[in-house]
This record gives sequence, structure tokens and C-alpha cells, in this order.
Amino acid sequence: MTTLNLGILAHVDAGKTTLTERLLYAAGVIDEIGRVDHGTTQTDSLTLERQRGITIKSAVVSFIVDDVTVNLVDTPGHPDFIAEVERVLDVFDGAVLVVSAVEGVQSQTLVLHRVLHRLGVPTLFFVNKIDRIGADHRRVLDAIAERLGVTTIAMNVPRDIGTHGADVIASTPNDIDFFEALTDAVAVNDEQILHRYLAGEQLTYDQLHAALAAQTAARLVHPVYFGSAMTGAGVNELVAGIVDLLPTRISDRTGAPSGTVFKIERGPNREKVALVRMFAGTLTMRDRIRLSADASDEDRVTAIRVFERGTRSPRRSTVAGEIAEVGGLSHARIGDRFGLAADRGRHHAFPPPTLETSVVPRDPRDKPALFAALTDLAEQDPLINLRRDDTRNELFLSLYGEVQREIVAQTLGADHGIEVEFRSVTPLCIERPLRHGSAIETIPRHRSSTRPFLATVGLTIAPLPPGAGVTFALDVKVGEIPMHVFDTVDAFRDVMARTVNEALHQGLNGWNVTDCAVTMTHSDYQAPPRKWPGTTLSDYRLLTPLVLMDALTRAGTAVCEPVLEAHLEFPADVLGEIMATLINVEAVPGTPEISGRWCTLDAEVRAARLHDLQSRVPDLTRGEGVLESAFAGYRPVHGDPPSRPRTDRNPLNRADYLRRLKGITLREPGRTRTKPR
Ligand SMILES: Nc1nc2c(ncn2[C@@H]2O[C@H](COP(=O)(O)OP(=O)(O)OP(=O)(O)O)[C@@H](O)[C@H]2O)c(=O)[nH]1
Ligand SMILES: [Mg+2]
Repeated sequence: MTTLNLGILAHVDAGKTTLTERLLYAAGVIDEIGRVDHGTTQTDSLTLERQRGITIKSAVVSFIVDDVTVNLVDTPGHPDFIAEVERVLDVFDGAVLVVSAVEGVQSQTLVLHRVLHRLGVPTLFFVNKIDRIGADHRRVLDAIAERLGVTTIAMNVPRDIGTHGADVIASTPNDIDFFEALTDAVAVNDEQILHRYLAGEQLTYDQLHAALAAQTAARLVHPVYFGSAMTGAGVNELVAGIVDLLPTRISDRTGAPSGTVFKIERGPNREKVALVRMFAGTLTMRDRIRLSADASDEDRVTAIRVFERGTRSPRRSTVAGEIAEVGGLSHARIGDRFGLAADRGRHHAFPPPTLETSVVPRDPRDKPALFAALTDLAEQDPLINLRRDDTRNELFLSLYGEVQREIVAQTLGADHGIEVEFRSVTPLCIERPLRHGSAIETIPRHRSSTRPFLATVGLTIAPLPPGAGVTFALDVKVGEIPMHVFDTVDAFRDVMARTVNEALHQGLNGWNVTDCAVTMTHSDYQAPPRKWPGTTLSDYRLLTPLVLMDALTRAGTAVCEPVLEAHLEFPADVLGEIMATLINVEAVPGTPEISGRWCTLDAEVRAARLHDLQSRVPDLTRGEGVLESAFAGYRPVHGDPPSRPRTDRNPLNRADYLRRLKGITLREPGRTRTKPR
């Protein structure tokens, strides 16, 4: 049996969930086709999804075609839920990118295409809704080729497009136009075929088809299928394309298990259930695995259910290529990887949320319950980045936008019975170090010292280019590492890297510090029993934030705010008003391009002002204007940098930091030390 893990991606409302339903029906998994609008589909199973008719969470379903088990992941299309797409990207062997035959290529299509391209995921296009008035297959085919810059080959031809009776004619080897188009498409990337073609040799359809499959797998060619998820037109051809042209994998069961956790659910008794995609080997009941390189504990597998023919079947083991629900992984977090996969680099494919808001319960007595409920939500959606301000006990969430905020509020109301209000929505800034900064704290050598940490830590921090993230390196001798605490140098490095990363969550102005290289330059310790008490893990964990913030203070930081690239299309006669509005919301407009009655214009807008701009466009353009926006990076804030209240002990204030390290035994100078028994 071979497996194919398939993502269905698109802009909002393109028809992903409807198509998923059709595919399940075509494969015989369901007898009746559910409707998004009636709240009866398999993958929009949450109450809120059914009520609102949009997908909020990615969902896995599975079906079998020929000898291939297809695990299909239906994803949300609304940009506010992009984090749901981010989490499942690791899972895909191939993807279907859906484009509406009416709305055509959208900015979200470009965003998704770019990421699939960067990750090398072979992709088919499904141009949906050919039954709707206004559908135009040539325009969409051209737009895919031009705006996405890809080579396409149309695998079927619509008939009666734009009518209820719209259907498709499948292209066959006997169709001369198709044969020629296919030859052209694959010859460009295949010298052998090109030579034989130029030499006048007759190529067979099988040869061309094999070349098409190889080039689809290599993303050199993108087969395009027209159809209607609503009526089922074109769906059979798409199914054939999925199993014939996307790379299926034959399970390699040998070797150590390796995989990734991409979703966390809770079982009927609130036990943690991890959705795992297996990359290699076999994971069996009672196996012990270490989730991620920095995990200190092993977890034991207590249940396995594999996605199979529309259900999840209990099994003793799961093998490479499969998607399984695994019980017992109590430490699992989304994005964890085990086995060899743990070493792979992990980068965010999409930009992070740009807004932060505080969440307040309408009834103050709900505060503890609200914290518990949000902790639950954060487990399934780590990017909401739940923070609690220690001094005021306020709760903060990171968000992508309005719709996500509404969904969080409704989920808290419906699932947890907590009514909430959101206050002070602010852009989520970052801090970048301005220059190189170093600091060191040395181990106390005598009893009268006021230094309570039994360790030496020296760190430097240096700026890196925008987008580089945070790197950590050790530049100390092995003899300077307390091997009585850490088993290996790697373990020491991991703990230090984690401690540094945690400390960088709040920089000089309280924002996340990024785009910098941190190096540990000094380390020293005391080992028991010669010196008692010896250095412990806490000495390093607690001293590091102090030293790091010292180094950061010397480096200085620039507070940078998120900005978006806005793309506007509107009637040319309102250009003057649009320009004035852009200036008013402090946007930086590009050069307008006028074509006939229409004008297009790009502008850079601060995330803080996007909502202002969005709300004015309909009135300014008599309802005809369109605004699309995409994250464009961070720019230094002009004027006084905004700061964010800290959420925990403040290492920038040494006295306060030491005072608030309650509950942690620190060595008070001059105290009598007890000897071990
Ligand atoms: N006429 C027509 N309507 C369709 C077709 N496919 C989907 N729709 C309708 O388009 C709307 C959106 O369909 P969905 O399947 O929810 O789209 P989606 O891409 O899953 O949407 P999100 O998950 O919210 O991004 C629904 O009202 C569907 O009934 C189609 O082929 N033809
Ligand atoms: Mg959907």
C-alpha cells in the first residue's frame, strides 16, 4: 500500500471543503454529499464552522483510490487562520491549489503558491466553480501562468462554462491539441524529449505522461483541472491526476521512527492526542520517544489510530508515510519532531501575527477560568502566544485580524461559557539590536560577595540582517561546562539556547528581540563535593537573563513595527481622494497605474493603520474598490518607541529581579552552608 498526504489549499471560499466532500464521495467514503451552506460537510465539523460556513481548523480525512491511501488535509482559506496552514505544511507530499473560475488568482493564492514553491511541494491546480456566471477558464489559466510564473498544462476543457450545466471534456491521447500542448509543456524541461521531438520522432503518450509525472513531482509543470466541486464536473479527472501525477510514497518501515506532531486534540477524558505524520520507520505501542531535541523527558505511546477509509482505526503501529493519532505523548506540542526529523531546521513559512490585544472577562470572577480556557486554545494554536502580565494580571493574545478575534470570543463563549471583551488592540512590534554588546558576571570567589549565582556567564549579542531570526553559539571550552549537571555539551548548549530564547521574548522595551546572533563567551562553575554546594542548572538558567539584558542594554535596540503592502484597485476618477486618504493614514503610496477606467496602486501601510484604510475604501470608491494586503516586514518606529508591559521577572532591573526570584533557593552571602549527609 502506498500513501499520499495531500493538502487542499486556496483563498477563502474557493471551494476547498466542497471539493473535499466531492473527493470523499467519489472514493465511496460517504454516500451523501454534505453542503458547507447546510453545515453538513465532513471536514467543517466544528459548530462554529458549521454556523459560519467557513473553515477555521485544518482537518484530515482519508480515502483510497486504486492502491493509494490518500490522507487529505482540508485547510482554512481566510488569512486570519494562516497559522492552521503553517502547522500542516510539514505533512504534505503534494497539494491541490484551488482557484475560483470567477474570482481568479487572489493575493492569498500568491502567498500560498510562494510557500508551496519554497518547500518544493508538487502542486496541481483545480479551477473550481465553472458552473457559476462569470466563470472564465482562459482568463484564469493565463493568470495562473502569468501571476504565478509557472508552466501549466490544461488537463481538461470546460463546456458550457458559466451555466448550471457546465461540464468538462477530459483530454485524451487522441486529442491532437492536447497531445501537442503536452509535448510543448514537457519538452522545455526534458532534453531527451526535446531532441526526439525536433528529430521528428513520434513520441508515445505513455512517454509524455511519464515525463509529466516526473516534472510535476519536480514542480516544473503544474497540471490544471477545470471543474465544479458543486456539481462534480472535472472531479474524476482530478482524482486520476492526484494518484497518477503526484508522488506517492511506498512505506519504508525499517529504521528508527521519525515524525512530526502537527495538531493537538483532547480525547473524551481530556487526555492529550497528538496527530503525527510519520517520515520514517515504525512507531509501535509502548515505544518511548523523545519529542524534539531539547525535551528532557521521554513519552510512551499508549494508543495509535491510523487514518483509513474515512475513519481512524486502532492499530498496534504506524509506519512511514502515514498520519496517525497517537495517545500518551503528554509533552507533545505542535511542531515537535522526533527521530531524525528532530534535527531538521524549522522556519516559519508565513509571517507571524501582527496584532496584540488584551482579553478581559465581562465577569471578573471568570478570570481564572479564562486563563485555563486560553491555555487550552494556546495548546492547539501556539501562535496566539498567550501572555500574562505579572503586575496587572492582564491576559494578552497575538492575532492576525478581526475574524480570528471574533472566533476566539465565540469559542470562549460557546465552549467555556465565558463572555469576554478585547481591549487595546496594538501592533506587535519587535526589537532589533543596533550594535554589538557584551556582558559578563563571574562566579563569587568569597563569602562576602553579593552575587547569589554560583556560575560565570559571559554573552555577546550582535545584529543580524532582517528576517534572520535568533542564532545561538557556544564559544567556551569543554572544561568550562559543568558536566556534573549536563551529560553532554549538546545538552548544555540546548539549555542555554532555550534560556536565551526565552529571555529574548522581552527586550529593552518589552518586545520580542530578533535578528541577532548570541554567543556564550564565558562559563565557569563549582563542582561538588569538593566545593559544596556545587553549581546547579538554576544558576545558569537564572543568571543568563541578567547577563543577556546587560549585553542588550549595551547594544541598544530599535523598536520596529509591522507594515503591510496594500494593493488597491479602484475607479480612476477617485485617485485624488485615495491619495489623500493614504497620506492621512501615513501610508507610503507607489506609482498609480491607470488602465482605462481602472487604477491600481500599491502602498506600504503600518499595521496599526490598515483597519482605518480598509474601512474608508468602500465609501471612497462607491463600493467598487478592492484592497488586498500582505505582510511586508518590520520598519523602525519613528519618534518615541512604544513599550509593552513586562509579563514576568524583570532582569533589566537587577534588584527587582533578585527580589522576585521567590521560591528559588539562592545562596545568601554569609549563610552557613549545610553539608550533604
Ligand atoms: N456554484 C458553485 N459554488 C460552489 C462551488 N464550490 C463551492 N461553492 C460554494 O462556495 C462557497 C464556499 O465553499 P467552501 O467549500 O466552503 O469553500 P472553502 O474554500 O472551503 O472556504 P474556506 O474554508 O472558508 O476558505 C459555498 O457557498 C459553496 O457552496 C462550485 O463548484 N460551484
Ligand atoms: Mg473550507
